[in-house]
Amino acid sequence: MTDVTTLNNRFGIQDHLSFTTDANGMVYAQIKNRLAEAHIAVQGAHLLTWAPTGQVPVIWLSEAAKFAPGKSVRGGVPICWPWFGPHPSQTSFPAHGYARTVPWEVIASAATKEGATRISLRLIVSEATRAQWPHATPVELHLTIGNALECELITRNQGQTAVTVGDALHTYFAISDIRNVEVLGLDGLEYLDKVGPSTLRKQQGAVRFASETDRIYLESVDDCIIADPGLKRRIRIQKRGSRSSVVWNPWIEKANKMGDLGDAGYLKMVCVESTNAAADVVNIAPGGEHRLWVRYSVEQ
Ligand code: TA6
Repeated sequence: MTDVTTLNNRFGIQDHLSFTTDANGMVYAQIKNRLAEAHIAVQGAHLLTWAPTGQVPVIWLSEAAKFAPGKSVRGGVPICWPWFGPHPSQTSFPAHGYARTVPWEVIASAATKEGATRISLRLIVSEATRAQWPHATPVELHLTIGNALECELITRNQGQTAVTVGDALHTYFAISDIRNVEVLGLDGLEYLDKVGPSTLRKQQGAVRFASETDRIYLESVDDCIIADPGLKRRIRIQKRGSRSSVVWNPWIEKANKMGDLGDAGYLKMVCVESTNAAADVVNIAPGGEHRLWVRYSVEQ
């Protein structure tokens, strides 16, 4: 892991970007420009918080989140890669892949002419990652942090055979109260209801929440919107490179079992994830690439 001094010398940008570390040796990028603030854990290329100037945070981070090498962090934008959900055959492999718990490296940074901050990271391949994924598929995350947040996950296939990848930007959004928000943009779509035995259902109108909700929406290509009257805002979720979306809230019982969601934390978050999941996994030909792109913005 590169030390913080080297990172600041190579990638730090005055009035935009600096790097710090904690007692556990975790390294963080701190971004503060005139448009927004954000924090990123270099491990997992995990954006933890984002707040446009003048807004309360848009990306939610659990008050009980744990930060330790090799551990996933509850909240932010966890990267699920190179599979989504349980591994198709290896029960001992971590759910949602290993990308969010292994070291990444910073590869670029820049200030845009609009005043946003760009930072790019690449997953560090190791014996441990090859043991779970023997394919030559470098993966990068490119972030643009301004009054909108753009995230692009790029997977390239440098191998000789086609590779199937599942991935997701498993984003936790900060809301006033899960009981009062709606998720728009999914009306009429079929979805796999993962609460209980996986069941195919059809969405009627807006998605509302009154119990554990865990759904993979199929053929979901339009913008989603989180309508939050309590915070008098709408969060727009635009995406490319994904035809499936996941909506998740653990509700009370599952939240209490998780141990890192905080007291009543489930009330203050909703996951709307832009994914390549279920039948929407992507097959990347040799020499090809896949880009999963999202843009989050706030509308009054
Ligand atoms: O995306 C929804 C989901 O697959 C849920 O089933 C739940 O497991 C959630 O992800 C969180 O998973 P994690 O491994 O981060 O605890």
